[in-house]
Amino acid sequence: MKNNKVNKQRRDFLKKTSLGVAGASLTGGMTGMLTQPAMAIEANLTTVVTAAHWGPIGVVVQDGKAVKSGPAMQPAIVNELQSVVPDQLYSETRVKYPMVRKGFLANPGNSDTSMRGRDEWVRVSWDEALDLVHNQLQRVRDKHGSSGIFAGSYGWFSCGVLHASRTLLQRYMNATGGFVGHKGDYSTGAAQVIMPHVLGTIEVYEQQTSWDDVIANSDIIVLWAANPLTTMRIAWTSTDQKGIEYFKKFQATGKRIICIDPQRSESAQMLNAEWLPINTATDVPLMLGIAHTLVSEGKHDKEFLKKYTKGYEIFEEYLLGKSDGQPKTAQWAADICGIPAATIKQLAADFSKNRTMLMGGWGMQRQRHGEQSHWMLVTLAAMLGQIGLPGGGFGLSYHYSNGGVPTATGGTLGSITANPGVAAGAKTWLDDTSKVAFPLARIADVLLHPGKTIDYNGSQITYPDIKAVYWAGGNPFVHHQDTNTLVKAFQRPDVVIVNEVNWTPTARMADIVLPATTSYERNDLTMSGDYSNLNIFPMKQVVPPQFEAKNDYDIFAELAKRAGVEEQFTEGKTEMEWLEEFYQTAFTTARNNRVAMPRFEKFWAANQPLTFETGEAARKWIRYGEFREDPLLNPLGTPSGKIEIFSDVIAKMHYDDCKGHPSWMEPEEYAGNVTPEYPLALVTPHPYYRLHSQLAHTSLRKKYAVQDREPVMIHPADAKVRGIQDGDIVRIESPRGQVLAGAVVTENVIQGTVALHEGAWYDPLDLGKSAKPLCKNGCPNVLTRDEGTSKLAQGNSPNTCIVQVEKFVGKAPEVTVFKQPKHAA
Ligand SMILES: Nc1nc2c(c(=O)[nH]1)N[C@H]1C(S)=C(S)[C@@H](COP(=O)(O)OP(=O)(O)OC[C@H]3O[C@@H](n4cnc5c(=O)[nH]c(N)nc54)[C@H](O)[C@@H]3O)O[C@H]1N2
Ligand SMILES: Nc1nc2c(c(=O)[nH]1)N[C@H]1C(S)=C(S)[C@@H](COP(=O)(O)OP(=O)(O)OC[C@H]3O[C@@H](n4cnc5c(=O)[nH]c(N)nc54)[C@H](O)[C@@H]3O)O[C@H]1N2
Ligand SMILES: [Mo]
Repeated sequence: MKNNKVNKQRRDFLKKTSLGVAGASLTGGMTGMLTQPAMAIEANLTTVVTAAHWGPIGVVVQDGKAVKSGPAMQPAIVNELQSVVPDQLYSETRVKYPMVRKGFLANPGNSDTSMRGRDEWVRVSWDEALDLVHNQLQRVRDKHGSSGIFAGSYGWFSCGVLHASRTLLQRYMNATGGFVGHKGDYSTGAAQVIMPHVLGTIEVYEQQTSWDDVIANSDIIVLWAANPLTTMRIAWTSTDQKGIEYFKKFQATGKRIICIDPQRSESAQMLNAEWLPINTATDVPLMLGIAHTLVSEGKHDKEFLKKYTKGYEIFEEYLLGKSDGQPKTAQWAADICGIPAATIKQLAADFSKNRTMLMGGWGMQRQRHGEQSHWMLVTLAAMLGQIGLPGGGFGLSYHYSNGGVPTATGGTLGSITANPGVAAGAKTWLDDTSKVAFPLARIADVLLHPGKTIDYNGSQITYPDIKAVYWAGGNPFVHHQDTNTLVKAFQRPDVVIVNEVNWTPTARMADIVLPATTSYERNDLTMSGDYSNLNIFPMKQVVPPQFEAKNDYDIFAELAKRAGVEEQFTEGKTEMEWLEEFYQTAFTTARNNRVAMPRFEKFWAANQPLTFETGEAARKWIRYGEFREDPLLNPLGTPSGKIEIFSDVIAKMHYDDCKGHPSWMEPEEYAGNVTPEYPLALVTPHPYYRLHSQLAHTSLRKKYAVQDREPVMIHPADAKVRGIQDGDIVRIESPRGQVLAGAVVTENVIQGTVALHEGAWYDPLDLGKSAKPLCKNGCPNVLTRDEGTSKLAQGNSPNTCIVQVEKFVGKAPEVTVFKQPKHAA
């Protein structure tokens, strides 16, 4: 990482704009951090404070144009994601006008859907486009009811409590009669279903033992499939980077940081961690190997297991091989996971002797049998007996949205809801919406097989028959696994509508594309740190909407008007009236907490973040501390009130792919199961310079692209036998598809596995002409498997995948996905 250079650039930037300066303190028990009020440096220059998932941003506006952007608060480490606001606003890839696919316009709702993604585009007026959308949705609703419309619209859109595109879409859908939604997400599909059985709560999106406590008491922290210095460059709300700051503080104590990962991640590098390269999808064997060592050396905490857990004895039979004939020894584990037996034994000794915090990330549950990774991690932590003690146990969210940063005392903003006010006694959205929902990652299967029934978490779900798909704020043609199957699935509905800022691969697959504003073209508010709620950031409009883009709010308000439900949708409020109301919610909760906040007008005029203070109790908070203190008075929400190492509930489901206790089930594709045709495993980590597919079209691309392709990390030994050199264009193929990528030959990835980041835009060369169209850019999901994690969670499993890599010879086709599609400009 070129930190020095970037630091200097940032200092220069700060000098020029006066942003990022720690500022004055406000009254009333909180500190107003950062920026000085908007100041005109020259007459025609202003600095506007706004925010994105990637933090508070100051944007310099000159003569009505955004010219520069940077941090509006001193970040713990440089966050380049904040520097590309002008790129985003004025990008070559923006959707400029309402657009309709040519074949669709000629025959709305009855077109040749195999032309999606390769037809020409026709520009239409806003009125024409909105009438078309309205008529199509009305047609589907009349004929098929709400179960014919999928508006789950999964995705990370932009932050902000008002302009939340998916919520707005669903608000409109609810006001007009409901829609098919989904269960779960791509982030923690497996974990959020298994954890409630084990711990009585979803765990993954919850506050962690306070970082102050970890720094004071943990001897070792383990980044187990976690890359926090990358994944905390963003947050679901917005990031203040406090989590990263704490990781840096922990590093400064000189205590041990261990990183268990197939790649030497950015975090491993920047925190100078001990890296233990592991084969992808083999963490359960490693954990079992450590657990077996603990038992054979009498180091497991029998007291803890007895008092706080249920079913350990049954699990131990499995661990020792009494129930299946295979003792899960360190050597057994080593042969599978690639970490030497001696190291595994040493880990058992070190973890049990020292106060250890196992920080589990989520990449290891985004794979077949992904439920087992976190279940086994909790089981291992239980055997170590440190759960609920200062600095010990496990945490499943230290890498996400500043988990562990103590919760501030202040106010929480209100936000727009998907449930508009409905007259009493009227048929409400709940009547329809909640009835039909499917596990999200099954979307392609749902579109392809209406009426099919699948198992899910002890119940059965029958797929609806989807005729219309509406997406606002997500990118399924990048985020969903096995793109080639998804292409076919998306040919099933009559109509696909997408609100988008950019000509993303998903917009290109639609029939109707409505141009949406970026968050920099509207006013909004957000908080920072999903658990800490440390700041309120103003998100001020930087420039007017570009081209003919409209806010999603206004798009849905206009559609609601056509459906006769405008009043329900808007409640008669303007943008600023909504924002004042949402701010007032925070104002009131803050007052109840005895914290004074400035009035809305004053806050808005100040053009700077509002920072709350954090109390002593929050700094000392220990997850499961109360449970440990008194498990009878503070039981968990599981059937037994204890940590369920054996779950009767799950056992009684009789699933072959998720048993009553954590266990190792070989995935269909992983390093231990490669074939001569596909001899390498693939892992798809989240990218440092993007949020998924967001910002892929900005100048940040220059920092990582290799010959204008997505970089793929390959070990020197794997490269050598294939005659691949650093910087070569390579072709990667899996049983499902093929992509081009640019080789980065490096020892930072374990031999036998290649790493290709998720979020690369899908750019097919010969869509509709080939069974396996070549993605010119390197979207990993062209290669990955579209199969549920198990019958329990039906989560997504992209990190279960084998591939072959070869040097690409000949003239590589140009990447075109970042340009306007045919006739769209
Ligand atoms: N192989 C593999 N695949 C994965 C993963 C993996 O680890 N490996 N991870 C998965 C995970 S965890 C996730 S969360 C998903 C992420 O998948 P997504 O959340 O779908 O990815 P994003 O790129 O954030 O897509 C957001 C889209 O919203 C658009 N947008 C932004 N603001 C607005 C707005 O105001 N209005 C509208 N209408 N649109 C807006 C952006 O232009 C962008 O196209 O990917 C999943 N896919
Ligand atoms: N900069 C940036 N930050 C992000 C995102 C982004 O796209 N960009 N996405 C956000 C979202 S929506 C989410 S859900 C989170 C994702 O957070 P995570 O799911 O934790 O992120 P990943 O990168 O998938 O995985 C973390 C690490 O686990 C490793 N890993 C993958 N598979 C395995 C395995 O089988 N075993 C082991 N031991 N390690 C494995 C990966 O190489 C990576 O270094 O991040 C969030 N933060
Ligand atoms: Mo995610």
